[in-house]
Amino acid sequence: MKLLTTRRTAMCLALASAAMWSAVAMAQATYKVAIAGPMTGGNASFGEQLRRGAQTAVDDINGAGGVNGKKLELVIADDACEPKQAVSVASRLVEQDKVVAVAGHFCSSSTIPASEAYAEANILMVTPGSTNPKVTDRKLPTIFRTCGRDDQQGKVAADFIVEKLKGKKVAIIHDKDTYGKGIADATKSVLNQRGVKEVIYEGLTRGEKDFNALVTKIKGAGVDVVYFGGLSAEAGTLVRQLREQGVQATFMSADGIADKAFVTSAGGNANVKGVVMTFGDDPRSNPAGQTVVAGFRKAGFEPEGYTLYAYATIQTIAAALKGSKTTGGADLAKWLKSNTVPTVMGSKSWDANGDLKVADYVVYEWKADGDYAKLAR
Ligand code: ABU
Repeated sequence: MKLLTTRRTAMCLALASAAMWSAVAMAQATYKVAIAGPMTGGNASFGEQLRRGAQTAVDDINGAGGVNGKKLELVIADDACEPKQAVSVASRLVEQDKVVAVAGHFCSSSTIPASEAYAEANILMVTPGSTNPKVTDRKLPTIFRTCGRDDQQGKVAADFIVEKLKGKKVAIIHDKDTYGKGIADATKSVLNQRGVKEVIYEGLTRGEKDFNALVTKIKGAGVDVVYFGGLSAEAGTLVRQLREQGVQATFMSADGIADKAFVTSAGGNANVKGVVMTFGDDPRSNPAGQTVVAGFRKAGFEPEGYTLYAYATIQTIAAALKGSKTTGGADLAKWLKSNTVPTVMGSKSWDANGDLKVADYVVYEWKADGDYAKLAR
């Protein structure tokens, strides 16, 4: 009985605090919205994509009059793709900055723990780039994404390895992180179902620079496809050392290498030529985004990778604020789950878990000019 009363009291206090927070947010002169991701560290090039995309969206929305008569104010938060830092960033955004919503985070290993703090504080969080299934599978009510999921992405990769690459001796390597191991395992699962058993399955350590022992093992096994789950820095180093040792196996990865930092860590265009990767259908060619894409290019920034996802995420948050006329996360979430939002990437709508209703993964090839292009189906 006493336990029940204590629980009820705690719940009443949480609701009262959320209501008070919502009233504070509504009374502010601007809507504070955060963009959170790796603004520094080894994955800062993805942070740059997120920051550029979000800032441009905020500027465009404010230039068109703002939302409900208020301007959006962008708060930039750096989690360096470190889970502990992400959790402290989340508490700062909630308690000090009093943001009404968060666009972010980027690394699934940061997004998952940070999202617990946002859900508890009844704040809407929409990640532009975290693709691990656990982000939404926990069914936290205020958590969404504008990207696809790795179980969808892994299937596209495995089908491509079986049907197009005719891979027989496949090495599966991952970076032991939530995203990297998750996407590697999703791909492995479909490969195994389709009768392809990997000849090597191994984890490497993020931040390391010498994978030559692993490369020697891959060379010795006569591998024809290397599938890598992880991010640009390690992917680039691995592909460079494979080529340096004369291993010409097809290198395949996923959306975690969709940035120019991959080319740099690979040691230049020659080493990335022929690398294939899965990623959502390139939003740069979506008719809905042509003016915005032209604006980025005019400003000297190529909106590759997750740039337009970040732009679309801010549009999503703005649409929910406008449509629901509230800042409470549960109400914003309810609105998003029952409406379609026109974005720079086309119209987006969400299911009950906060996942996009339509996933659009395709396969790209890195070219000799150091850019990636969609492969013909
Ligand atoms: N989805 C690509 C990398 C970000 C992440 O999910 O960890």
